Amino acid sequence: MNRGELLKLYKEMLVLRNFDEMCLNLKMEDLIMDGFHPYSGEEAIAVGVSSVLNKDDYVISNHRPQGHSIAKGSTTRAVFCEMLGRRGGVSQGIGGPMQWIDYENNFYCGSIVGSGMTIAAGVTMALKKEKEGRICVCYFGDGASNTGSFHEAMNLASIWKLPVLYILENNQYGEAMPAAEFVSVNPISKRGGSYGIEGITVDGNDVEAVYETVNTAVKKARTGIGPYFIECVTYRTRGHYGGDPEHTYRTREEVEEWKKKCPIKRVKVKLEAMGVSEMELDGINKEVIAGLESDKDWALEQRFPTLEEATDHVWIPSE
Ligand SMILES: Cc1ncc(C[n+]2csc(CCOP(=O)(O)OP(=O)(O)O)c2C)c(N)n1
Ligand SMILES: [Mg+2]
Repeated sequence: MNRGELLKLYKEMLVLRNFDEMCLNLKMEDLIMDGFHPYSGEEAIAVGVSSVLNKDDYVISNHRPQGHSIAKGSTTRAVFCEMLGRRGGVSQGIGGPMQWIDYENNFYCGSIVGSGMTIAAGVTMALKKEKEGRICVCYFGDGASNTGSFHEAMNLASIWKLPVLYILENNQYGEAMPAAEFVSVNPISKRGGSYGIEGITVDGNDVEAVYETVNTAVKKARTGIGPYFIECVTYRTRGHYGGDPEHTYRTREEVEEWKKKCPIKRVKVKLEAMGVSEMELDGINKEVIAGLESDKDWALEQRFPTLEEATDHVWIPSE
């Protein structure tokens, strides 16, 4: 990638990292009232994947959706509001931190682990009939790769040649359990072969590698060659949820080792080698933080939905 392209991805990853850190603080202040799952450390995946997608492509995400949603085009203002349960949120504050829909950006997420994979199969059945070359990305975790819907969806995607990219974020843990103890194969992408799907494992902390791999797969998927199963190897450098004690299942040393492989630092080093000054890079970070602070302050001023509005989108059959 050239300097301009890399700078763009660098800035996008900084938005996700700073957004996440601010949300973690909001969670600790009890201003986020449902579970918040940090995305820190995994930014190269959402940014690398989304840089290949079009606005009208679909994304189905999980309980760790903020990075996926912002990278797909959701505004940080609207995602802050949703996190805080305020009007002005992507789902008007009635979705909360793990389950929202951003219609404008064809983005959906939900907290039931594994549920997105069969939904993505359904979405891509429709996209295939439409014949316009649109595709769907479905993000899920190493833990979700053990659910029944993973196997069901992979089989359906394969027999119907669906234009779907299953993106596994292997962040080494399902809650407090190491993936090495609960997944039968390594790399997990091997599972694709059982369903006749090409499985690829890529360094998920290398934004350029993610971009290259996904770009090739997306081009093929748009022409009806697919589906794909791409495993991105990464690590969540924060706890499973905001407030997770962490020390009960992993050591500080392990976290520090992975922090050395930080996807943002990696790009920073590369940009410096290309001649971008430390001052310019710090300036980008400051600009990102200032923008996010202002969005956060705006979100905190928005009102909560009323009790009546909370059921606006609940379908209740009449007698
Ligand atoms: C069906 C279901 N079972 C259990 C849970 C509780 N739960 C929330 S996140 C999670 C771990 C998921 O691990 P993984 O798929 O690896 O994603 P990660 O959290 O690591 O991103 C579990 C078990 C849930 N939300 N849904
Ligand atoms: Mg995991």
